[in-house]
Amino acid sequence: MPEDIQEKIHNHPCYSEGAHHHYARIHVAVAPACNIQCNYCNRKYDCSNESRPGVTSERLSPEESAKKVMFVGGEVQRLSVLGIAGPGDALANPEKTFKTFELVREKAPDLKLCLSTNGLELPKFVDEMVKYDIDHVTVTINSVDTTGEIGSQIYPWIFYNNKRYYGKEAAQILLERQLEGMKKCVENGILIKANSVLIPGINDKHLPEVAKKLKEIGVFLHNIMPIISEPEYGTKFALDGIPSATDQEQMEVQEACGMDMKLMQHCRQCRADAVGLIGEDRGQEFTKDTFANMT
Ligand code: CLF
Ligand code: SF4
Repeated sequence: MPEDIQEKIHNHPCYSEGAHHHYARIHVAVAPACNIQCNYCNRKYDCSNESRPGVTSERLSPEESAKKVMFVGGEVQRLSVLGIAGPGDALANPEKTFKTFELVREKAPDLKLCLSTNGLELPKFVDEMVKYDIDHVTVTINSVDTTGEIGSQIYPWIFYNNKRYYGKEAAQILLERQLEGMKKCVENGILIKANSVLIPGINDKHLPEVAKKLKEIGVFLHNIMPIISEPEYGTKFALDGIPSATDQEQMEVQEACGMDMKLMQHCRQCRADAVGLIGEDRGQEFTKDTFANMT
């Protein structure tokens, strides 16, 4: 692996499997709004693209977020990454997201910055990301079907350029923007991790196509996440009740995708306010009261 990439991933617990036992990450829940609707999402809870759905994180302002990061940095060993992963979409809340990065960058220049997005606004913000030295971006991409047929079963609408688009047209625009944004990131040396939510009966057979496309673009890592369907999760959204893939099905899809892409195997679908090592969530220890007195 080239040295510059090695340097970027060696202490990033999501991008490097070897790092995830040793380095911690913090998420700050600074991005409440979203610009698309996924049929597996319930807006009352965290974004299920990256964060575990069905839980609500304590919302923070950029200033509170920066305080929290500095406070947690003193409490949690080897904190190496700040990620913004919801509870909505990081790039649907650009002022809040980039203000947080700016404040943290000033105080903790060594912390790696990371964000997660559905990709709709990605092309617009790549230059801004370069400015803040953001080397790690996760894009959730569930289909590369250019007809919009598969995507329209996953996304009922998107909100783009002040207009709401529906159905296949919405899915097509989203896909174009995701591909354009990811290419632009790769050209700028940003390491892309792609998340795909495995939705049985909808995109399970299609995910190997997604993996092929990701490889072609130069995406670094592919993370195939099971759809989490829990009865208490509500009945509002169209994919509610679709059972997650069985372990066997998940393995088969991973094997097929792994032909083309390096796969992430250690994701734990963290909350939008997760703190600590992956799989060890200390987010609840650090409520607003704990860092209120930080200056
Ligand atoms: Fe957070 Fe995501 Fe950055 Fe990691 S999480 S924004 S890349 S710092 Fe990691 Fe958590 Fe899986 Fe995400 S284990 S949900 S992959
Ligand atoms: Fe929900 Fe995330 Fe999809 Fe937005 S991108 S609709 S917050 S799952």
